[in-house]
Amino acid sequence: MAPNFHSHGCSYHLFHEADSGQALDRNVLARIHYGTGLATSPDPREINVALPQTGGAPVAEVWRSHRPVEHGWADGLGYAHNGEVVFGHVRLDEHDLADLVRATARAYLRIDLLLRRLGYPCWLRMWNFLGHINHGEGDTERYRQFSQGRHNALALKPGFETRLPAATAIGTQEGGMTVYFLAARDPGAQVENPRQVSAFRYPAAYGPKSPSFSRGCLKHWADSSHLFVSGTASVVGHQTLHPGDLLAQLDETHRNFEALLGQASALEPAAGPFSAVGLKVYVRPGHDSPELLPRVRRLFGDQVPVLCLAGDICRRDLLLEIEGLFTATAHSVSLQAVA
Ligand code: 3EB
Repeated sequence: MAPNFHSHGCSYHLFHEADSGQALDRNVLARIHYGTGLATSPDPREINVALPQTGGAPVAEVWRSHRPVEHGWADGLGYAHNGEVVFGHVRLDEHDLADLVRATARAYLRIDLLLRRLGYPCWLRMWNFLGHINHGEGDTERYRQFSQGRHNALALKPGFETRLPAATAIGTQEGGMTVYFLAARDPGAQVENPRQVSAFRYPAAYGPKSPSFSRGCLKHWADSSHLFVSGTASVVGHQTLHPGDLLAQLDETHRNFEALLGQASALEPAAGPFSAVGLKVYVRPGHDSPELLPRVRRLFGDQVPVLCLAGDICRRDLLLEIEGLFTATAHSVSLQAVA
């Protein structure tokens, strides 16, 4: 389905699960399966996320490399790398999460150690899936504890608020935590959204430590760029707009995408326009609507591959969150190709 071709970095694809029974070829960085009751694999590139897919035949998300990867397990983390990027993941079972703040901080420190050992110290994109993310009241809510642990780990890096990765944080019905991530040898550029207070500057009303992520991360490869757009919701300033109204939240989320893309384009005047490579739409279980997907397609374009997942959003009044991957080709490269 709608592959995008890059000769550098990595590329993103969706394949029907029915076609993905066979072993992974040498150029696969990671294959992510979404669903419940999934079988685990000894291949460190196979990742499971306990979120049901809604609508359509199930697909797997595949990240590919232009050249063969090296892969393995280290300290319980699965990884694959190609000289430019590393894709990896870690899984914690529920019994490891008794002290969620510490467990999260330790998981993030293990990731950081792996990335530095492999030589890919630059975090680009984090995906966090946490069971029962809205359980607990006030600052004991699991999302807030997760945020606190993540902050405790990332704040150890000098100047960390200028080098934060893009992120997604979504709740699963099964317990435990799965984190998967993409990092590089060389840094991307952090992009913030002019319509939104940066998440790392949220006031304490949202938790004792603000969420450590950027709204987007712009990464240049030799012949193209990727814009990794964080999970984006109906948040303007720092407040939730349209609580309880799924479709109004979608429209507001789309306005946030437009603003972020505008910001990234301003940072990247040499690049062509960004085009969407893929979107993931997360809807709180029980709040899906048949009107949603047609409206997503009308707003974002009907060609873009969309993966729809049922998952809890980290703020209780949010029903929807959308993340995206966009790409732009550098003008100078296309001119050289013509010459
Ligand atoms: C928001 O804008 C919505 O804690 O990693 C979106 C994406 C959200 C990532 C995270 C949280 C996270 O605040 C929530």
